[in-house]
Amino acid sequence: MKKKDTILVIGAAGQIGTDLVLALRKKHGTENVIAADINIPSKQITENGLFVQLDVLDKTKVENTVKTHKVTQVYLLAALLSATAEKKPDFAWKLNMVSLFTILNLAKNKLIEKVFWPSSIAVFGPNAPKQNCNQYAVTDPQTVYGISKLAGERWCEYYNKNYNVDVRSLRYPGLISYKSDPGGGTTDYAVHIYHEALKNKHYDCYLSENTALPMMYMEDAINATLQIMDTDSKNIKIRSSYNLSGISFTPKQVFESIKLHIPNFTINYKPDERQKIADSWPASINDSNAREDWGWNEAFDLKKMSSEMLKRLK
Ligand code: AKB
Repeated sequence: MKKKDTILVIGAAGQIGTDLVLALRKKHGTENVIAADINIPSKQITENGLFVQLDVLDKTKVENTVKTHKVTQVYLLAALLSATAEKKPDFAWKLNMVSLFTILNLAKNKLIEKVFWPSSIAVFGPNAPKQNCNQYAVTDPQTVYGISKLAGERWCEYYNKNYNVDVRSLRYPGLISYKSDPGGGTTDYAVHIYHEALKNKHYDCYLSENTALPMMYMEDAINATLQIMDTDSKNIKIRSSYNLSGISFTPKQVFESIKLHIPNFTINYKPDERQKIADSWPASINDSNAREDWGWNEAFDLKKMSSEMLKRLK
């Protein structure tokens, strides 16, 4: 019988980390999932299992944590997202790349068996198709974040091909969740809008009304992540990162879907510097490789997501 995995989630206090740790603990047992972050996560994470305070740039501490707890799988989620990375390009590059090398090298040296590392639709730039952007479309990212994700993808594939590292990755779209807030992304408006609709019945949106972007409800993103990590290695035919698609919508469309529940909800559009980033990304993604290779299928459309978000946040 295969021994139980011990899983380390780095970046457990972040938007994906919060949901992922809870889902992994449910699946693998609380005692087998260690949450790690430089920041202290919410109580739902710290009170229900082991938490290690960890700066992912401290290579020795990362290695010691892996060795001490005999970690077999690492989910590396620590990163600066698109909007913040534009403000701190040096640090974003350092954080996003050094952390990846640390984990890939631990896997190369057989200290870890499997790695999950998230990429993003931000690897695409203005020369990729706007609609239904395919897996192998031109990648000419215009942002620090996108450049770091594209470089990371190339390194993942390199470590797999040359050192047999079992690394798996998804190009996440904008993620929408109620358990924790997003931090520093261009797609964050799609979470804030629900909070503001309930609290103030008004939202000032920093993107223009017709800016369509690829998005996904967090439950779908977590299911995709667990699915790609569970599937047999032979099904993973792409070792850079898989396109992943859920929903595509504009600020106006999400506003209208909320208005069905909160009729007096109002919105203003005041595009800021994040508009330029959004304009450089595709509006929708073709993820047929993920569907064919390991059976991906989303469950949430915009209508279902809006009902769920408003119900949960209330
Ligand atoms: C961001 O907006 O930076 C992220 C992403 C699309 O990767 N949510």
